[in-house]
Amino acid sequence: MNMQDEKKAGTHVAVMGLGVSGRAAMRYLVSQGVKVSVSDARSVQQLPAADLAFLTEYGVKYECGSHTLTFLRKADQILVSPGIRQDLEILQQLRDLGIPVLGELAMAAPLVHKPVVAITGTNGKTTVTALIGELLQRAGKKVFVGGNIGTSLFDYLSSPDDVDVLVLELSSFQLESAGAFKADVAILLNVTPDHLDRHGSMAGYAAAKMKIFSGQGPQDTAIVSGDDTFCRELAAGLDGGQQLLLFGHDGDCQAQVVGHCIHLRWQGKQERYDLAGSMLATATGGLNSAAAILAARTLGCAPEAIVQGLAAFQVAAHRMALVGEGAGVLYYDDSKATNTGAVLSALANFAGNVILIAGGRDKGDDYTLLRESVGNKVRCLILIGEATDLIAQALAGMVEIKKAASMEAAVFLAASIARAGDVVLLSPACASFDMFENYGHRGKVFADAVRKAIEAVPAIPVSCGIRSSLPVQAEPVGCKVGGA
Ligand code: UMA
Repeated sequence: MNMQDEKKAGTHVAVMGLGVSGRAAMRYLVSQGVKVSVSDARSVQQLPAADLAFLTEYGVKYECGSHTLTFLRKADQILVSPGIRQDLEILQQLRDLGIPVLGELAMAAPLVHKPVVAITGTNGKTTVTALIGELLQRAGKKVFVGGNIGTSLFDYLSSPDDVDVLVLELSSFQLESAGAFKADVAILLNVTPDHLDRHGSMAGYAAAKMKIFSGQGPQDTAIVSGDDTFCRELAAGLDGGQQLLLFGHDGDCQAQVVGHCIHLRWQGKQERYDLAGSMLATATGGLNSAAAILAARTLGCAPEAIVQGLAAFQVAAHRMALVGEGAGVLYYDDSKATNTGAVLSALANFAGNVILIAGGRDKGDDYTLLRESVGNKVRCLILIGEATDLIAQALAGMVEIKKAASMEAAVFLAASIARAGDVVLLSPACASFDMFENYGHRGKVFADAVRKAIEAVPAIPVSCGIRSSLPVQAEPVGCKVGGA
C-alpha cells in the first residue's frame, strides 16, 4: 500500500475476506486511522461475534453474503485475502475502474524495514519456517514468525519495533498477489503439483512460487532445492544476481544431506550437523534442516546455536506423527499431506508393508504420480472422501484398493488387515474439507479412531525396523566444524 504517513487518513481500504488475514489487516489499518470497510462472502450470522463487535465499535461498514461492485467501488484500494481467487469477475471489474487490488504482501511491502526470510514450496514450508525461527532465536535474535503458518504479516506491523528479522511462510496464494514485496533470503523447497484448481496449470503454480525471488538483487540470497530438478531449472533462470545456495543430496549442494548428517560448505570450511536422535532425523527432516541451516548461516547464526536449535526442535502435529502402536502395528498421522508430493515424502520413510489411508477433496492433483511408490511400498490402499474414484482409477492395478465411508471405518478396516510389522499411514493427498473442518480435525479424528481400534485388538509387542528412523525419540544433536 502506498501508505505514506500523510496519505493514511484519506485512504479508504476495502478488506475482502474477514478470516485470519483480513481480520489482522482490518485491525491494523483501523489502528492507523485508515478508513476501512469489509466485504465477506459469509452471511452476517456466520461472522464471529468478536468481529461483529469490532465492526460496530469502530464504525466499520461491511457487506455480507456476497461481494458487490456498489460497495467495493467506494474504496481507494482493495485488500484481498489469500483464499480469494485473483480471477474473480468482481476483481477484474474493480481493476477496470482503476482501483488497485492488492494482496497482504503487496500492501505491507513499503512498511517492512527489517530483514525478511521467506519460505515457499509445495511441502515442508511450515516446518522450515518454524525451524528457522527456532535457530535464529537460539542465536539471540528477536524473530517474527508468520505468514501462511497462521499469523498475518499485519500482526507484525502492529508492533514492529521488537523484531530483528521476519521469517515468513508464503503460499502460492500469497505470492500471487505479492506486488513489490521482496525477501532478503528466499527459499524454494520443492515444487510438485498442488492447488492446480486455483492456478490452472503447473506453469501457473510455478510462476506464483517463483515470485518469492522477485526484486532480489546481488545483496540477496536464494536457497533452492538441488534434488528437485524442476526447482533447479527454475533457479537457473534467476537473473537478479543474487547469491544462489543449493541444498540436497548431490555433491554440488552447499548443504549436502548425507544420511542423517548435513555437510555444510561454508566460507571455505566444512561444518557437520548430525541430526541423529532429533525429530529431524527423517528423510524430509534432513532436507528441511539443510535449507534452514543455510538460511541461519546466511543471517550470521553461529554453529553452536544451530546445533541447539536442531536438537530442541519439535515437528508440529499431523506431520508423520506416531499416534499409536498396537498388535505390532504402528499408526502414523500425516494428515498435513494434502498433495501427491507430500505422500511421496511420507512413503520414502518406509521400506514397505504400508497400509495407506488416502482421499478427501480433490485439488486437481495428478494421482498417477503415486503409482510407482504406492506399487512398491503399499500393501493395501484404503480410500475415503470425494476423490475416492479419481484416486482408484489413477492407481488401478498397482495395489489392492478398498473404500471406506468414514475415517473410523477406514481405520478399523486397516487395523483388521494389518499384520505385526505393518504401518498404517494416513497421508491423504487431498484437502480435508469434504469431511472435516481442516487437516488438524482430520488428524484428530484419525488418532481417536486409532485409539479405539487398538483397544479392540489384542496387544502384540512391536518389532519394526523403520521405527528408529522416525520422530519418536529425542537425543542431543551434534555438530563438528572443521577445515575443508
Ligand atoms: N471469503 C470471501 N470470499 C471468497 C472466499 C472467501 O469473502 O470468495 C472469506 C471467507 O468467508 C472467510 C475468509 O475469506 O471469512 C477466509 O479468508 P482466507 O481463505 O484467505 O483465509 P484466512 O483465514 O485469511 O487465512 C489465510 C490463509 N488461508 C488461505 O490461504 C486459504 C492461511 O493459510 C494463513 O495461515 C492465514 O491467511 C494467515 O496468513 C492456511 C491455508 O490453508 C493455513 N493455506 C493454504 C495451504 O497451506 O495450502 C494456501
